[in-house]
Amino acid sequence: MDGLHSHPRTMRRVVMARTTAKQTHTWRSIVDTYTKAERNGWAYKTDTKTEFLRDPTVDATVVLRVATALRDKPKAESKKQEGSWRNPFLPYDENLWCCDLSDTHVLLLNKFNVVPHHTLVVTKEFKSQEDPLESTDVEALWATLQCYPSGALAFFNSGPHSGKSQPHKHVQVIPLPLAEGMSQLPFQNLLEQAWIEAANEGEGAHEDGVFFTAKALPFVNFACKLNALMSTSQVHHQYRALLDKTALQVDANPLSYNLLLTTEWMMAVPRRQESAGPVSVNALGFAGTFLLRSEEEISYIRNLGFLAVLQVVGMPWPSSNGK
Ligand code: B4P
Repeated sequence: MDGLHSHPRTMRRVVMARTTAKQTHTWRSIVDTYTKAERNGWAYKTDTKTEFLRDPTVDATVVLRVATALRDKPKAESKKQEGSWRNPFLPYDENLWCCDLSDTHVLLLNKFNVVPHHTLVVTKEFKSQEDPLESTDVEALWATLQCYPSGALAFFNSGPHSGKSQPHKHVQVIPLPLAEGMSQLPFQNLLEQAWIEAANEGEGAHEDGVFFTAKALPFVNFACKLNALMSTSQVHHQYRALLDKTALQVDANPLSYNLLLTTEWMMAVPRRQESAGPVSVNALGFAGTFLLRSEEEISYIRNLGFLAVLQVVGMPWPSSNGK
């Protein structure tokens, strides 16, 4: 997200929201809960080594997090089949509670984190992960996104092929940058270029709210610009428009898609598969970061390339032949 502000071709104004007391309180609650959870073994941090993988065709470098220890963590689906599954968010583990975000949502620390301060915006009552985000969901996640002092990325995995494992509605939030020293998200320049082109083609100047698609990426995506001063209802309205576009691409019910957003843009990606070979991909793949659990997975993504992996689990543009 920093990239949109620092890129020399960027013509948009810098829109910064002031940090409010509520945001400061939310951030402190995340840090305190994380510190206590780490100290007491209430959450599990997966040690990873960070590697980078570049694709010169799109001039993008993604972040590989190699986490071999995750091999032993049972996936929720297999636990469900074994009959031992229970909803981890109802009731939630009180040690992981950061704060109440509203009457309808709590903020929980992710129990199985790869990066520190990874949180989950969770509905207090059971709602399905396959239901669209409501304005109360957007209100809670928009407030959470804005409390991270260095910026954050929210993501939502919805539908059977989206990489989700828990059926109770939750949006996840991780801090930025994705890796130390990274000044912007891996596909940031591609998104920005697509936005500038879309804005130039349309009547409006470079206004937030212009919809665009990054055609340089080989998977179907729909995006729009946001800014930190937008209201919840504006963001929700933009989300519904992206969801409608996404639904037109997928002949399946329930719809599988990933949603990614920062305070500066939002992108929806329709999904057709959960994995490419041994590599399972959730929304973070489309943000340009992959969690890899074995040498087999590392070899697979290095040999095939991350764009091909994303095209397999996403959907190719109609004109391409990457079926
Ligand atoms: P889902 O949407 O259902 O699934 P997911 O993100 O793919 O996570 P999954 O659980 O399948 O984990 P995975 O091995 O792929 O989200 C469920 C969320 O609830 C997860 O964040 C899970 O950890 C969390 N959770 C489960 N039980 C909980 C409990 N009792 N209390 C609180 N939270 C609970 O990946 C493992 C983790 O690494 C995930 O958190 C994932 O988001 C994260 N990750 C994956 N790729 C990453 C990357 N490149 N960089 C940083 N983190 C990454």
